[in-house]
Amino acid sequence: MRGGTSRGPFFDTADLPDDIARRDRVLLAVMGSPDKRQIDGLGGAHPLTSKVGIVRRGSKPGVDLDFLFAQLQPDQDTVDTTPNCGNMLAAVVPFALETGMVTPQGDTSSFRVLTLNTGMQCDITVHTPAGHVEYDGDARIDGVPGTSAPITINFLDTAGSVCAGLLPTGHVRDVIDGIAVTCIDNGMPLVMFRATDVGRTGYESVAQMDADGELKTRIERLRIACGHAMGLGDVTSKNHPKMTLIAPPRHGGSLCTRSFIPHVCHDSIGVLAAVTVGTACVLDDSVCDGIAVMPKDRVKKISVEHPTGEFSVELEVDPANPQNVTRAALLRTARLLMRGEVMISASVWKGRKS
Ligand code: NQM
Repeated sequence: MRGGTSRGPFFDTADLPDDIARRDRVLLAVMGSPDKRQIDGLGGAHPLTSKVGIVRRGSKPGVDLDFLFAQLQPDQDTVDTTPNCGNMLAAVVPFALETGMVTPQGDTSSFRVLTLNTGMQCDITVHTPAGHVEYDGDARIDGVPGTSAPITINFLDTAGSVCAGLLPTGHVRDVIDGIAVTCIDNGMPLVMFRATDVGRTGYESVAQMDADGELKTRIERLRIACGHAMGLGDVTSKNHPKMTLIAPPRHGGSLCTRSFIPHVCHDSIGVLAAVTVGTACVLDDSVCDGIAVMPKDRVKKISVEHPTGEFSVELEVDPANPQNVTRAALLRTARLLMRGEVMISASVWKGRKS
């Protein structure tokens, strides 16, 4: 499935080994990791195409579907199920409808999805005219060519997804390793800082960012220091926190971003990363102060500029406490790319539960 600006195979939980170590070996074999080109598997030689979705019927009252996201890397043998992925999340309901885990409700179908990675819940609505998932439509998201049917995601509770709370250091702004940062987690742990504070404009291309070894070394040092300050321990081999450079908007949006996820620059921005960036823009005295151009409305449409366009997030704030974001909604698209069996070496697993 393509989910938003990510891509990867989706599995019914029942089709994978129950034992986690064996499941992870299977997923590594499926994707062809570790290998920079993932030549012996389905991975697309980039973190955004080294993702796996695992779905089953909901196991808790009120929840329709359980989703476990797994982040693999092309050149590492890791299977990380700690963070969320709001892009792969967009493909969960289409996958569940395609495989008969849930049935269409009418012209549109809405289901409550629990992301097992962090316990986050959301309501996802997809178009299902004539009892089938509709993939064609006129919704456009930057980072994906063409248009598709819209998928709306309404997040119900995102604060402190991996960290202990929205502001895991206890402050909206810290100075860590000599740089002013906002460490924040409203769905994705992020360290945000001004691009000019690391001697860059924040408007560099993805290729320029990825080729900038000096910047990457500087950012990684900062990331490791921030990981400790955020209560995440030693994050050297973890995929979070992600590192977000910010700059004033250039195309009429709210602010401009470049995201390291965490070692390569994202072509656009992650879904929950965009929600988290938007949330930082709402907070007084975050590093976005004086940079972000913010709407005054209670329901704030925040346009996060990124290397291939922009990502709009709708945030609702508590009227009694405008620093408190109570709801986040956004638009994604997804598409079924193929269905079938993926072959792995029998020495890894023979494909049978018993
Ligand atoms: O932030 C990339 C992506 C993501 C994660 C990453 C994501 C999110 O664009 O919710 O979707 O940050 O590694 O798929």
